[in-house]
Amino acid sequence: MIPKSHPRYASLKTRELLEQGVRSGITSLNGLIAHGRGEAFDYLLGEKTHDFAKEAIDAAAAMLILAKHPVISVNGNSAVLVPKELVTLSKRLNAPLEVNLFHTSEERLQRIKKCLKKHGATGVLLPEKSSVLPYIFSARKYVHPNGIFKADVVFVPLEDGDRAEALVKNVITIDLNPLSRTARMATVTIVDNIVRTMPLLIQQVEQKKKLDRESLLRAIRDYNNKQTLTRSLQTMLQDLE
Ligand code: PTJ
Repeated sequence: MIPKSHPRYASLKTRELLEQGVRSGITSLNGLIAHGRGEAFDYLLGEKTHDFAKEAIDAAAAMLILAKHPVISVNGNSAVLVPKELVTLSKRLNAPLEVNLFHTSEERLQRIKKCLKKHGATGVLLPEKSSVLPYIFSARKYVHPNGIFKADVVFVPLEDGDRAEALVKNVITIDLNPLSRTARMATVTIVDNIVRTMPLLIQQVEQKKKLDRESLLRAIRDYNNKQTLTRSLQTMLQDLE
């Protein structure tokens, strides 16, 4: 039991979730390594959501609202860290949740589907061997024909790069590492911790739904992902000078 007064309470609770995720067969062991890398970058960010991330969240919300067929991709880390928020976002956007794994197994696909359903998801898509994305060599090439395959905007938090590069679609990601291939290849990169981003993204989707199409298009046009990545790196380095 971690006392709430512990200075690293939030961080330790997040670790605990991932540990439980591995124990319950949802998160892969590699997910722990991925999380450790994320933690290091979060430390450099002072574990807070900066303006560059808030601006990326704005652009992401506008893009998701304007999308004709947005899809939310779920992996073993996001499923344990923010299951409730993923389901809420999916409902607010009327966007399907699709489980798509790098270290895939039928058992883990089913466990993640069950976890999302427990948190209120009505339908959860799984990959099908009949729908294959070109230029991807990992198991993530298999997708659902009514999900990622036909999506115009794909939300892929905590990715591992191959798909962000190969998807000929608008890709929105959350990645604490601004140097990762995913971060550099995505259309919108939210450099922040997924546990802080998701509630803000849901809030922005709610607020921006009230805006007209032109204002949403402007929010996307005014956004510059390269600048976001540069600003995030500058923020990480400035305290080191
Ligand atoms: O469940 P699977 O099989 O699909 O595997 C999922 C992981 C995440 C293990 C897989 O996609 C992977 O190996 O990813 P990478 O290449 O380690 O990249 C994950 C990225 O997410 C890294 O750049 C981390 O910095 C970042 N990251 C980790 N935890 C968080 C994060 N970004 C935001 N919030 C986090 N909590």
